[in-house]
Amino acid sequence: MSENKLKAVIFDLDGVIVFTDKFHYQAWKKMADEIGVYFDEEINNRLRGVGRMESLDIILERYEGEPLSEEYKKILAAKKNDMYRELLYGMGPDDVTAEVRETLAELRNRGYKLSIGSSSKNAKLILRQVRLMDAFDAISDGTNISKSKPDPEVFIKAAEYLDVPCDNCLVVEDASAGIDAAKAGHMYAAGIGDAMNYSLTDYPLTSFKDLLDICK
Ligand code: B16
Ligand code: MG
Repeated sequence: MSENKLKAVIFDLDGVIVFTDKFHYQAWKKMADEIGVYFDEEINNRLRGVGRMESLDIILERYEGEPLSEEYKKILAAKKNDMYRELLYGMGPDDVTAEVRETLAELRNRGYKLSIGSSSKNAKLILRQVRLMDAFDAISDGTNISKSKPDPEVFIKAAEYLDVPCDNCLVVEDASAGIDAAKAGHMYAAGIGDAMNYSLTDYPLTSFKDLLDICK
């Protein structure tokens, strides 16, 4: 493809801009211990990019008791979220690298529109904590979608908010579910971390600043 087709960049949040995996792990682990279900870091890795209730269903695959009602599952998810938010309040500007801040600023300087495209309902809280609200022209997150990744809804909404056609957008993701979502939305996909070697990734990124070689 010709790179000058790109007009906007849509960033996944967790695993791309910030790393809150460890907080998700701590909060889910506490909840899992309370109901006596086995949970480890390997299972936690499967939750990356996956919505909250879908994450709970993955954790409950190991649950051996009587089936849980939807109402009780919502209580468990809310408890986990309360513990997770407590941990998020401990985040600050130092939780975002200078490389990320400088790359975002330079992309804007080059005329690209920037959006968040995150499954998280806590995205705005995280962005406020790390002082990055002003770095983006739009935020599409778990509060404005009804289907989570790999459905493309969160990215399509981001493109709408930016008023840029989907095929002029580049999505930056760390999870294969997010790359699938980008491709389903007819967008280009850059993969960082685990998503770097995923078969559908168009642009593998060894480092966040590699975006500046793609978005010239
Ligand atoms: P919340 P992303 C995702 O964020 C996380 O990777 C995933 O682990 C989490 O379950 C999901 O958000 C929902 O988060 O419980 O805060 O609404 O990677 O899409 O930015
Ligand atoms: Mg992610």
